[in-house]
Order: sequence, then structure tokens, then C-alpha cells
Amino acid sequence: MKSIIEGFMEEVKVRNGHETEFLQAVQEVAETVIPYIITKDIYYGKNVLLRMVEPERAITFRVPWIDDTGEIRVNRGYRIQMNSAIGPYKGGLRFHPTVNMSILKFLAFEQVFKNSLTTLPMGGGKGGADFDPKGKSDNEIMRFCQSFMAELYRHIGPNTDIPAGDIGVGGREIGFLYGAYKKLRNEFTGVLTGKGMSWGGSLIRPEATGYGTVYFAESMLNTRDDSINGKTVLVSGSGNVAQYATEKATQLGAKVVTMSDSSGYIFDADGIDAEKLDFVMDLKNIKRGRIKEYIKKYPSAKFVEGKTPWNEKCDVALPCATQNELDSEDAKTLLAHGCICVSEGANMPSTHQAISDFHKAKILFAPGKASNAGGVATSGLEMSQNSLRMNWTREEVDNKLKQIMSDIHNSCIQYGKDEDGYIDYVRGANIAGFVKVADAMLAQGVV
Ligand code: NDP
Ligand code: 2IT
Repeated sequence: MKSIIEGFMEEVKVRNGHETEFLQAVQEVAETVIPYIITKDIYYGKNVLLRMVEPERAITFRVPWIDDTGEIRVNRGYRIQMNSAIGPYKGGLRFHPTVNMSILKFLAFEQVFKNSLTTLPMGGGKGGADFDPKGKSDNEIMRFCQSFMAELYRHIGPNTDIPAGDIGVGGREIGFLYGAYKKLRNEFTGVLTGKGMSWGGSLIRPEATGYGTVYFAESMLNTRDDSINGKTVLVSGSGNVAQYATEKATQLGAKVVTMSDSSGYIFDADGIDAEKLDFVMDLKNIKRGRIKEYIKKYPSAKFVEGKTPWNEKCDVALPCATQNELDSEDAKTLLAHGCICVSEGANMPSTHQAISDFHKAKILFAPGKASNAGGVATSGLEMSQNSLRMNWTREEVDNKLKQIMSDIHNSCIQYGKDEDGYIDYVRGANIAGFVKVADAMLAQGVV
């Protein structure tokens, strides 16, 4: 078995040798899906996984724009259209200086499996640019978004590819991107999700990723007759996902004691309650400040510079910032401090070795492609509302989100339950995600 997986990875490395994040994501899938494939005649020998690791299309393009001083700047834009077997390409746009082909291919690959798990008809894609929104004026952001869309609009559409937000792309950027698309196409369609409420957005979409991550943690804890109520929780990040994970965990009776950004983390032993979270939301979303400003407002909290939150004691950890933010050393510290549950809000925040540490300790561990799927699932619900030309209530969307998260949890159990009863959510999510896409690919022939 080991040699079959190694042989497969060798072949993937020939074409993608320098793309470390992409190889990491593929390795995790290969280790769990190949042992399944070789037991199934319908998949065996069809090179389905090998076809899945090659994007259907990968576009890169020049994004020139003019900054506020009049200087001409150039960034690189991307859209990876990974797999459209079960629906149009769907996935976010990331604006961050670290964006490159490897990062976007890993995200697009994860997205294929995640979207399959949501039960909705969405293929997988991802895009973005190596543009740093930090310190840019609103006008600079607008000009960048307009230039980005001046090329992207040819490749997307409500039945072709429907982008949304990710790191560095929130409501403001989606607005500028949507305005540019509408002007270029002269069409008011559901081509992007995460739109504003007065122009086709869905209630609960901003909250959905964070809420879903906590709903998934709750489902995992329920399998051990436990719940998040009364638990101490570590959250990393302080952006969209982190904010709403904090909100929902607090609403369900947990105490969230940390949030972070790339400069460090804040620790508040009394918990980041609703009022404190309002302050964080205003600080991050409106004032676009840094998390360390929290301690000016709440001096009993501490700020730890240059560190992630994983040294603090907790019952539950919710990594909601970025890839590879939690390594094996962090995992061992969390375990030593009694952590019993990790639900990933970010994409691939735990390293391969950290996941293996969690599995060895038999704690509850959910990979992002299962636990953060609430965001794209609610994007799918936004698309449905756009097609119906209707708006559902907050309660309707939240109930559908809860149902989808529960269905994903059940799929993970279906394919991930070990003989001793332990649920390997990584294997469960990978196989469940694979089966639906593979079946569609086989039905559609070699295309
Ligand atoms: P935001 O841009 O709103 O927030 C990102 C947060 O993560 C910020 O606090 C940011 O800090 C921190 N961060 C980003 N890059 C790094 C880094 N290299 N090192 C340390 N901290 C970092 O993004 P989101 O909240 O939307 O996304 C967070 C994660 O969730 C990502 O992995 C994304 O792919 C994933 N995700 C997002 C979904 C969504 O609907 N938005 C859906 C599913 C997954 P700083 O400001 O200092 O950069
Ligand atoms: O990683 C993700 O699932 C997202 N950034 C959300 C994608 C979407 O299309 O809503």
C-alpha cells in the first residue's frame, strides 16, 4: 500500500515538485483515498485521482493598477478551475502577498472535496492575487479590484465559475468586484457570492464559515456525550471566520480566551464576550486595525507578540487564520494541556504531523474541508436564492446550514469510522468527497 501511495506521489511531484502546499494537500488525500480505491473495482485502474490533481484550467494574468501617489503597480492574478464534474467551479479569491500557484492549487484541490461534501452541486476553484490589501486606501482597493475583474470577467459567470471571498477579500472587495463585472457584462447575475444584502446577498453568509465550524465541533463533541457549553476555547485569527466562530462558541456557552493576527495573539482570561467581540469587529472590519489594540481597551488581557495561541490551556481549539499555523510542537502542547477537540475553520491550518499527533491521541479532529464547509455551502444557498430571485429569512438559511453541517458530519462517520469506534474525520471527509466527484467523472467519460 505504502509503495502505491509513494508511486502516485512521485508522479504528482514530477509536474508539481516545487509546489509544497499543493503536494501536502494531495498527500493527505492520497493516503486515505488510495487504500479505498484499490478495494473498489469501479474506481481501480481508472486514474481518477490522477485526473483530479490536474486543474481543468489554470489562468494567470497581469493586474496593473495606479496607487494614490500616481505610481503604476503590477500584481499577478490567478484563477484555478480545478474540477467541474458536479457543478460550476466555485471557490474564493484570496488577496495576500504570499499567494502563488502552490497555495491556490492546494486551496482549489481542497475546495473540490469540500464542495462535494456540502451536498450541493458545486465544482471546485480558487483564485486571487499576490496583492497586499494592508495599508491601502479604499480607492486603491477599488482600482485594484476593477483591474483584476477587467481580466477575470472573461473566465467566470453564474453558470461557469462563481468566486467569493477568502483572506483579504471581504464585503468591500466583493462589492468593487461585482460593480466591475456588472459594468463589463451589462448583466445583474449571481456571479459572485458574499454580496451585500441589498444586491443579491444571503443572510448568514458572513457568519456561515465560523458558525459552521462551531456546529461541527458541537456534533463531534456530541458523539462523546459532551458539548461545547462550558468549554474553554482558543481561536486563532481575527478575520471573518475567527469573528463568527467566536460569536457562535460564546452563544453556545463556551469561553473564548484568544484571538490573533499575524503580529501575535491576545489572551483574555475572562473570555471575549459579545461586547468585546463587537469591539474586535469594529477594530478589524471598519478601522482595519491590529488585534494588539484590544489590550488598550481591555487592559486585563495580555498581548503576546509574534506567537500563535496554542500555548494556552484549552478544551477546544479552532484554528481560523491560515495554512500550517499549527505544527506538531503546537499539537503536543495542546494535547498536554488537555485539549479534546480541534475543528479547523481555516484551510489546512494543521500540518500533516500535527494531524497525526491528534489522531494518535484519539482526540476529536475535523479537517477544514469538512468543518469549514459552511461558508461555501451558504454561498451555494446564495446562488439558489439568486436563481429563484428570492430571499430566505435568517432562520431558514441558518437551519439549512445546520442541516448541511450535520449531513457532512454523518458522511464523515459513514466513511471514517474505525473498528474501535474512533472517527477518523480526515479519512471520512476525503473518501465521501471523492466518491461523488469520481462517480460524476466516470459517468462523463475521459474529458
Ligand atoms: P480574513 O482576511 O478575514 O482574516 C484572516 C485572518 O488570519 C487575519 O486575522 C489575518 O491576520 C490572519 N492571517 C492571515 N494570513 C496569516 C499568516 N500568514 N499568518 C498569521 N495570520 C494570518 O480571512 P478569513 O477569515 O476569511 O479566512 C481565514 C481562513 O479561513 C483562511 O484559511 C481561509 O482560506 C479560510 N476560509 C475562509 C472562508 C470564508 O468564507 N471567508 C471559508 C472557508 C475557509 P493579518 O490581518 O495580520 O493578516
Ligand atoms: O475556502 C472556502 O471555502 C472559501 N473561501 C469560501 C468559498 C465560497 O465560494 O464561498
